[in-house]
Amino acid sequence: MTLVSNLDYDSPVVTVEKIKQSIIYKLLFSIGRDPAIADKHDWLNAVILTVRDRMVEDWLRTVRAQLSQDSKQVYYLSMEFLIGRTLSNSMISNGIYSEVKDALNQLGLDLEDLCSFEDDPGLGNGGLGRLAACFLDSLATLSYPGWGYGLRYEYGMFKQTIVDNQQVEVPDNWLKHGDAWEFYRHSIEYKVEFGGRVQQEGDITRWLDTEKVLAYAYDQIIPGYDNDVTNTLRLWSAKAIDELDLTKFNQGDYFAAVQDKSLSENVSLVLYPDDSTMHGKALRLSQEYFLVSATIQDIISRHYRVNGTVDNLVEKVAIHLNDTHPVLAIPEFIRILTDHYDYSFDKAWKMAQKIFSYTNHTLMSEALETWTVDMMSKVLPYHLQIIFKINYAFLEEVKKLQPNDNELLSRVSIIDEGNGRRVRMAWLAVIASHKVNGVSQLHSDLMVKSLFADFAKLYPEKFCNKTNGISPRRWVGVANPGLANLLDKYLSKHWRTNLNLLSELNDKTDYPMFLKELQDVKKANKERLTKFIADKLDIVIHPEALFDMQIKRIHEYKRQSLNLLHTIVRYNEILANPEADWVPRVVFFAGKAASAYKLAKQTIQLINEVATFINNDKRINGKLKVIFVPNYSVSLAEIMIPAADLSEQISLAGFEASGTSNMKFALNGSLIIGTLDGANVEIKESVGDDNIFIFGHNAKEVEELRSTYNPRDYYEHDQRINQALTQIATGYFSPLNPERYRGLFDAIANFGDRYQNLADFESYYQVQKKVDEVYRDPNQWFRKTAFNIANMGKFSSDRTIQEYAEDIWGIKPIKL
Ligand code: 26Q
Repeated sequence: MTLVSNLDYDSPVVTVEKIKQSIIYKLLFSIGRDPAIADKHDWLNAVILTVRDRMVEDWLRTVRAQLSQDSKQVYYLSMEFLIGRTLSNSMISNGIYSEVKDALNQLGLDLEDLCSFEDDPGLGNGGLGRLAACFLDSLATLSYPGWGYGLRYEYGMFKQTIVDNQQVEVPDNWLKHGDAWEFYRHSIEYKVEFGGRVQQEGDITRWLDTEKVLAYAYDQIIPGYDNDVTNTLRLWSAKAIDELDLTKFNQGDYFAAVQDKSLSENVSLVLYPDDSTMHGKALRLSQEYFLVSATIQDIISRHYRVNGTVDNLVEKVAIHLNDTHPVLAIPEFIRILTDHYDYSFDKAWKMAQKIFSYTNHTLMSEALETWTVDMMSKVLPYHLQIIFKINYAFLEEVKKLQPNDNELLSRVSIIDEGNGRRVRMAWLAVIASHKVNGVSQLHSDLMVKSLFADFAKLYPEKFCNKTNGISPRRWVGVANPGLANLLDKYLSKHWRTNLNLLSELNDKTDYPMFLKELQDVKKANKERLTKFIADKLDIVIHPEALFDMQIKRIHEYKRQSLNLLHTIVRYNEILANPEADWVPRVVFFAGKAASAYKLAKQTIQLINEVATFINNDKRINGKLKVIFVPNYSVSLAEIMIPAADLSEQISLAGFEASGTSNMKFALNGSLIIGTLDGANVEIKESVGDDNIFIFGHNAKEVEELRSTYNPRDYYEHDQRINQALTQIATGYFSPLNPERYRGLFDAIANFGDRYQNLADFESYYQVQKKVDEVYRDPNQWFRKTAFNIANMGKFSSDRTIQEYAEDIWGIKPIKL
C-alpha cells in the first residue's frame, strides 16, 4: 500500500535485483557519476540513498501516526549526538542487509569495505553523546514518539593523530563527501537573537538591538529495529540572516560584506572538545542558546499549528535536558510563552516546571556549568532577567518551606554571589525540572547526598535514578556479528529487543560446545583487530595474548596513569624474572585528551613513549606489548570492544558517573577489572562477584582516606612504585628530555595524588595477578565471560528508556 493513495508511485522494492537497479540509478541520476570512474564514496552515497529510500515511507507513516494518535512526545535536547556510522545499522534495522550485500556483490563491490568509507559523524565528546544516540535507537525501537534535537556542527570532535608520540588535533571535516542521510528542510527556519538590551515599557519587556542568526533544520532518520517506526533527529545549522550586507557590498567592500555572515555562522561551526572542565567561552554559551531557541520555537510552533492552543502543552510535550548544556531552554520557553502567547510569567513558569526534566552526568565541580552574570548580561540579557525572576520566585518558595535560613537561601540561589557572581546552570535545571536523575545507582545516591543535598531535602520526590544502558543492536548486532549469530543459535532472535533473554545462557555455561563457540567468536574478533593494527600501525601482535583495553577519554579521574604504572611495573618484573611463566598481554589504550588539558596530553605522550620503549625491547620477547590506537571514535570502538578479553574500568570510586563502555565490554564477552564506581557496582551485582575483578577503595573509603592520604609514603616505601615512578620522573622512557614528565610525576607523588592512584595500586596489582591466573585456564575464563553475557540484560538502553518513559516523561508507544 502506498502512503499517498491519490498519487501513483511505486514504493521502493526490496529484492536483490531492484536494489542493484536502484544503486545504479542513484549513482547515475542523483550523484551524476559515470560508473566507470565512480570512487568508493560515490558508490557509498549511491547505496546510502538506496537504503534511505526504503526508510522514508516508514518515517512519514510514523509522523502521521503520531499526529493522528495525538500522542504526547518527548523531545531530547542534547549538545551532542554520537550516532556513529549509520549504514550497517539502517540495513540491519530494516532487514535488508543481505539483499544489499548480494546486490553489491553482483556489481563487484564489497559491502563491508564500502561501509568502512562512511564518515563517522563525531558530533560528541564521549559517553554523554553516545548515550543520546543509544537513547534515540531505543525510543524508536520501543515505538515511543520522541525527537532528538541537536546541532549540526560542521566540524565535529577533532581527529586525533599522533606525531612524535604526541596528540595533534586535526579538524574533522565530516561533511566533506556530503551527508547523504540528511534531509535539508528548506521551509523550517527560525530567527535566533543575541545580545542587545532589554527595555521595560510598563508590563511589556522588549528585547532590542539584537544580533540575529537563522537556524536551519537538517533531519536524520532514526529507524527502530524491525518495527517500521522511524523517528527524527533534527540538527540545527546557523546561517547569516542577511547573506550579504548590501550597503557595504554596493560600496565595493566585498570582504567586509561577507564578514558578518561568517561571524554568525560560527555558531554551529565546531563542537567544543572538552568534557571535563568548564571554560566560560561566549561562543559556547551562544551555541547552547542557539540550540534551545530554535528547538523551543520549533516545538511550540508545531504544537500550536496542530492544537490551535498552547494551553495543553503539559499533556502533549515532555522536554528532557541532557545535562545542563541545553538548560537555557527553560528561560527561552518562558520568553516565548510570555512574549508571543500572552502568558503571564507565573503561568509560564508553572508550566515549565511540569514539562522539563534533567539528567546530571557529573558531580565534579570543575565540570559543572556556571556562567558569569557579566557574560550572560552581554550575550543573553533578556534570559538573565528571566532567570532572576525564576530565582526570586523560587527563593520565596524556599522561605516558606524553610523560614529564617539565610545560609540555605544563599546555597540554593541560582546566582552564586560569592564566586564572581555566576549563574549556576545545574541549580536552574534542578529548580525548573519535575524530575532530576543520575545515571547509575551510586551516582544518584551521591548526587542527593552531596551536590544536590539541599534541594533533595526540600523536594525529595524530584530525584531518581535511571541507570544508563546501551543499544544491543549497535553494540552486538552491528559491532559483533559473530556473537550475534551465536546468540541467534542458542536463543530466540528476540534477544535484540528483549535483552533479558540472555539469561537463558546461564544454563549453557557448562556446555563445552557453547564455550568453545564463544571462544571461537572472540578469537575471530581478535584476529580482525590484529589485522587492523598491522594495517594501520604496522605493529605485530598475537591474538593468543590477553587483550587488555582502556579506551575512553583521557582524564586524571579515569586513571590511565594507574594502568600505565602497572604496565611499567610489569615490564620491570618481566626483565627481572624473564624465565617466569608470564601470560602474554597486549595493553591497549585509546582516547582523546581535551586540547587544553596539559596533563592528559602528557599522559598520551608517555603512553606512546612507554609503548615504543617496551615494544622495541627484544628481551620482552612478546610477553608484553603496549599499543595506543589513535583517534578513538564510535567506529573504532566497534572494532576494538568485541576483541577485548579484559576491560579497564578503574576510575577513582565516586567519580565516574556511570560509564557505558563497561557495559559494551561485558556484553561482548570481556571481563571487567574495575573499581566500585558508577555502573560497575550494578554490573557486579548482575554478573556475580566471581565474574568480575573488583579492586580498590570504595566511594566511602575514598572520602575517609582523603584527609590522611599521603602518596609520598607509597612512593618511598613500595619498591615497585618507586622504581616505576622514578623511571617516569627521570626520563628513562624519554632520555632526550628527562624532565618531560616531571609534571605528571608531581601530580601523583608530590601534589597529593588527587585521584589516589597509589592508594589503590597494591590491590590493583593483586587483582591483575588473579586475572593472569584465570586467563591461563580458558575453560574458567570463558565460563566467566559467558556469565557476563548472560547477565547483562539489565543494561539494555531499552530498559533505561522504558523507565524514563514511564517514570519521567509519561509517554506511550504509538501504533503503526
Ligand atoms: C560543558 C561546558 C562547556 C563545554 C563543554 C562541556 C561539556 C561537554 C561534554 C561537559 C561535559 C561533557 C560530557 C560529559 C560526559 O560524557 N559524561 C559522561 O556521561 C556518561 C553518560 O551518562 C557517563 O557514563 C560517564 O560516566 C560520564 O563521564
